[in-house]
Amino acid sequence: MTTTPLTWQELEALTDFYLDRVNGPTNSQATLRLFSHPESHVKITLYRDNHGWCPYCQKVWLWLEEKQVPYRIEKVTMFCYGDKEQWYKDKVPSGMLPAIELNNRLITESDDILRALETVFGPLGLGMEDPAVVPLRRLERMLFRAWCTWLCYQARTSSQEQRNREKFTKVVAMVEEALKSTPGPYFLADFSTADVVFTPYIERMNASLYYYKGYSLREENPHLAKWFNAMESRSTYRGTQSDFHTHAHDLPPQMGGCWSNDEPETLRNKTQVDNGPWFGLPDVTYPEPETSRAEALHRVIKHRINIIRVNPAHDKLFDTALRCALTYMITGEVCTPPLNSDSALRYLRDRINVPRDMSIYAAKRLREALEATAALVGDRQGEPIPLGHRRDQDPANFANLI
Ligand SMILES: N[C@@H](CCC(=O)N[C@@H](CS)C(=O)NCC(=O)O)C(=O)O
Repeated sequence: MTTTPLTWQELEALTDFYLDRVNGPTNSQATLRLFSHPESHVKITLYRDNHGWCPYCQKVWLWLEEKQVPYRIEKVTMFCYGDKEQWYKDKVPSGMLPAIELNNRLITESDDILRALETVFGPLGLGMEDPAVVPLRRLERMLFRAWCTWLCYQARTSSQEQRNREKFTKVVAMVEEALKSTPGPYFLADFSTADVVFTPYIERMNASLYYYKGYSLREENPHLAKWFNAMESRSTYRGTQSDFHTHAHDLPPQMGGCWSNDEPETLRNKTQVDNGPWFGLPDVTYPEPETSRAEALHRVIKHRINIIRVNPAHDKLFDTALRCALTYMITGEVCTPPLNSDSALRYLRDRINVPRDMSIYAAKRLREALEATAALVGDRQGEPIPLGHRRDQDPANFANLI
């Protein structure tokens, strides 16, 4: 016996999720952050990508959130998922992100941006040019290069693959040493710019190496594990944090390809990231907030018209199927969707984007409900996620919604 799907009105009555985007915790949906200052105090505009995929944008975003400097956010399309806005190309002809306007001066290059911000607002702990931070910034670039070599170039032989892995893990050992040498979990005695600089790519390494190489950065390195846990204790980081599924599929077009070693552990990890269960993956370890289901429901209700419109299935069929999945997610009652809606439900399951759409646990709850509901009527997958671009995620399709 299964229940009938709730109406949109009934579903709406079951979520009271509210987020103060402007003065509340770090979130991806805000276009203005005041931290309780008056709007007249805003001197900065941050230009960052719509989807929160750009690692250099995350660096500046995190810095501003940590310093609680009031700022405005303008979101821009990355080449891989849509057409770059002309107004942005007029401002920054290369179209590169991030950029900021600080007291009407345009600054690009994330390191230059942080230096300029430090000059006006003071450093975050120790600053970019501090003698303790400079070698750590160099180590971050070393780690980045070793990661690219392993992930983004196809090894011609298994011994080449092994050498690339060893080259990477050798730099990881240096990172472990650096973390071990401090009294706490961070790169220096206290949280600082150095942690902000490491964050975007360590997060992407953790996701991509798990998925493409069967290597769990967070689980295999105790000091990095402590660092991740400490970062996750900060609401600033939690607000910018993405998950394994999002990164595994946003990186290939950005990096020009990610090469799987197709080892048994890799294939196992890949299956779990793509098909679940999503709980238990080492992309997050802080406890799930009580609001995760309500948040997921709230976000889907808000964007339901476009979510249904962009889905390859017939609108009416998918509307009912989606309400079945949401009914199950929020009430726990099994709700059988219409026949032939399995691939449509999985199409959406594969396109939930963290943190653009919702936080990490909300996304896990929604994916889980979509998969469980789809499985009631079939095992067909959605259209495959493209590798060379992500035009399936073009924000123009969602442009008329706030
Ligand atoms: N060195 C630059 C690198 C910035 C960069 O590579 N940005 C990429 C995104 S991660 C970009 O804007 N690419 C253009 C696009 O994808 O639209 C910085 O540190 O800011």
